[in-house]
Amino acid sequence: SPECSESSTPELEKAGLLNKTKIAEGGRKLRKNWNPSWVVLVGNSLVFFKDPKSQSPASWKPGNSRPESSVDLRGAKLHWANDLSSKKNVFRLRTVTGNEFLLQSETDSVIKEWYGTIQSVIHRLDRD
Ligand code: I3P
Repeated sequence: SPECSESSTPELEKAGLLNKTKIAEGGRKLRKNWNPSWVVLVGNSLVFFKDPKSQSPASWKPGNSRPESSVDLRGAKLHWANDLSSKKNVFRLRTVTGNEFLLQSETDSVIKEWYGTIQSVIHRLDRD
């Protein structure tokens, strides 16, 4: 219910593997460095973890799953951005602080679902 939303545990919306590169930090352009990332959409945040598959089995323990970084979706902008990459199925996420990420999947349905889910969270936060 609306009156409980402040104090309740943030809702896990979605999780999965995407290709990710950060292209700007505080509005300053960065060199692309694409890597697989385990992406979790929880509450108002998109949280990035290192791809467990890219790590040795020994390094992948529950206690080791500290996020690499996290993005506040409030005020963020989402756009399809196939003009920003030679890869297909790319969108760009820009935060209010001027951090920009490209996210990509080889699978059309996967990237469409992520786009729709992130956009709905951004729109919900716009209305708050
Ligand atoms: C970049 C690398 C990226 C590519 C980028 C290249 O080269 O090949 O994968 O982005 O293209 O500059 P480098 O490894 O030497 O930094 P895409 O895969 O998204 O096309 P760009 O400069 O046109 O963005």
